[in-house]
Amino acid sequence: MKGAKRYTVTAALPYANGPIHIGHLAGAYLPADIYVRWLRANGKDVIFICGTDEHGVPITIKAKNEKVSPQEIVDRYYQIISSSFEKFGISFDIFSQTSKEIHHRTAADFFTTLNNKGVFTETETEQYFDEQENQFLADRYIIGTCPKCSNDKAYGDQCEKCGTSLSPDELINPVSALSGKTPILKKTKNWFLPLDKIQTEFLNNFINSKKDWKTNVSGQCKSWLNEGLKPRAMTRDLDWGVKVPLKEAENKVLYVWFDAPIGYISATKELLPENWEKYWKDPETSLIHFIGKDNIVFHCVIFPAMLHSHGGYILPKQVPANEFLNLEGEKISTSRNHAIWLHEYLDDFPSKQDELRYVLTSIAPETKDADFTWKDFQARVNNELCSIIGNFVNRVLVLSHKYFDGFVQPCSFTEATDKNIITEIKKIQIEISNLISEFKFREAQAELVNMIRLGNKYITDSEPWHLIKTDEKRVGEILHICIVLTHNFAVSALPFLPFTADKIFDLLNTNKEQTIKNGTKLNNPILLFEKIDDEKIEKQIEKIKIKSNVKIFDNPHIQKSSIAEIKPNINFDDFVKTDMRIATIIEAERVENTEKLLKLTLDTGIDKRTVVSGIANHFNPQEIIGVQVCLLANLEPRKIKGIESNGMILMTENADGQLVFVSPSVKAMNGATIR
Ligand code: B3M
Ligand code: ZN
Repeated sequence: MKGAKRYTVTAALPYANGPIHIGHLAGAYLPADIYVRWLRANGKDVIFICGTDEHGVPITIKAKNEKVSPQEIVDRYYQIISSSFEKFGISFDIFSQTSKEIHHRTAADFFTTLNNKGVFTETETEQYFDEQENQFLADRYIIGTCPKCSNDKAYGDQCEKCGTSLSPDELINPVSALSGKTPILKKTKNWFLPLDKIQTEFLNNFINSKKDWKTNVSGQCKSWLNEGLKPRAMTRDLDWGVKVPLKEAENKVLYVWFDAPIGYISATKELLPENWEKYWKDPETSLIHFIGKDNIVFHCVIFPAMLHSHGGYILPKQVPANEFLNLEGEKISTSRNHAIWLHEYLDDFPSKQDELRYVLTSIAPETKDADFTWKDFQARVNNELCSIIGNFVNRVLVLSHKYFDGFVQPCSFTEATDKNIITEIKKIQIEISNLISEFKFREAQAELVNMIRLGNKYITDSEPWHLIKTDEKRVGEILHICIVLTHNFAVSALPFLPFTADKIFDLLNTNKEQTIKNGTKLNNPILLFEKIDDEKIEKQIEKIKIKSNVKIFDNPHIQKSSIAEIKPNINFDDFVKTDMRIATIIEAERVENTEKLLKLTLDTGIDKRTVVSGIANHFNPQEIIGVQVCLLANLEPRKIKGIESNGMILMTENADGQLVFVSPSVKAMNGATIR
């Protein structure tokens, strides 16, 4: 394999405000890991850099909601995220944090260099300011009425109800989410990166020269450039982040997308304090960023603009960004909890990391969005991993033990079929390498399975189970070839299925460097993969439905609601008068001319009844169909806006102050009483 002298490979720094789901893994971390493991296997000088992105407004909002410091939030998620990556074998050389001192220093120095070179333009703009809290408001901290859909709880950057992206000045009747007061507009100065200027002098040429970038990547870049870039503020009036290293900019921090990519550099410094520069400054180093498609502009346009303006740094050579992974036909959504979280997967499928790695690579969203479904997961594990790969390896070991007590027999490699299969194996290995070098991981992995198919055909054609009666020596040769194939498979599988490859090396009593030797004693066969039964899959599908049926809009009152005092005691007779039951929402629609009301039809197991509920601001009617709720069934009927409401649905709030249903933890029977 030729290629660069040295590689710096990065994977997007995940925000430290939530755990990691399969979409993240498939989008950036798994392809990056495959690529790096492959480079290492080829003896390349490579570093694999990642860490958590710990700045930005959503983290401060989460901290406020939970009444803890932002540092506490990011430290908590750093642990969860890094442990998930470790368990899935993502082999970073370092997984750092952008709240570390070394990063703050590196990012601030980077800013200073640009500032000293006169790169920034300093511009005054008017921003919303909360006089009571004495602070400027980030877009997320401003709430008002959406000009498009009249939702009165739209944020200054986006209306979550209709999905429109907004700027704060578009909101009608903006209020501060901190104090509830109307903010004033106040002048403030910020430091802008003049992307318009940098576009003409550098970015147009840079992007145009990238002929080998994936079309989804260069397409997006070109459409940004065609629209014409605008200057973008690299400083913000916030208090969580890297402080702007200027006297006149107290109370300002660097824009999170300015400091985050510098995080790759800081983490390299942390990893290699003496040697980091050659990974960032030597033109013989290839810099490669693995990211999801929502990060393309930052890695292909803004970060290169920063690096170029700074000078002395290499620029990204490749940015093999992936498209998105959907789940069961719908967008993965963390706020709706429509996701498979890595830590939850491992609870339900302990030690089945390679199964998920395999399936996610098989369906990798390399050129377009892809869909993960549990049925497909089951089919691929059962029909490919078990029936093809696991089965072949098992057969080879079982036969070797049965006929030769597990000892590898000599082989002369002179038979035409043997020569052929060895040639084919070599060809497939070269093909796998070529595909990986072009970032076509899903095709590369498919070749891996073809290698085993080759073995299956070879063993079926040569029928050692018949031959053993007449030609034991030849059977020894055939099995020798099969063991060589198994070993080669493990070597090629190492980047994709590291846990399985290691198991195979153990079984063969060898390692990735050693070739198969006569007389080696193979270990006793174990099953590499187990079939996954329908029941297990149905459970997962059910879990997704229960988790994600409910669309939750963020509650605008960012402060956590206080816990109410306990009411005066009642006696048991009072309690048994209430009739609470499980019911399922089967229809839901807005009540016309009202803002808050939804008319719901519930299946109570006994009847279908109408309940009017004041939750329209919090849920989307289509998205709550199928949700099981807790119903107070014997509440005196009431007419609300002319509709008779028969009962009341019990609701509560989660820690973020979002309204949520009180639902059974697993599916229950409609009509079941709650006691
Ligand atoms: N923190 C991840 C995201 O957009 C973002 C990546 C930063 S990479 C320098 O989900
Ligand atoms: Zn809207």
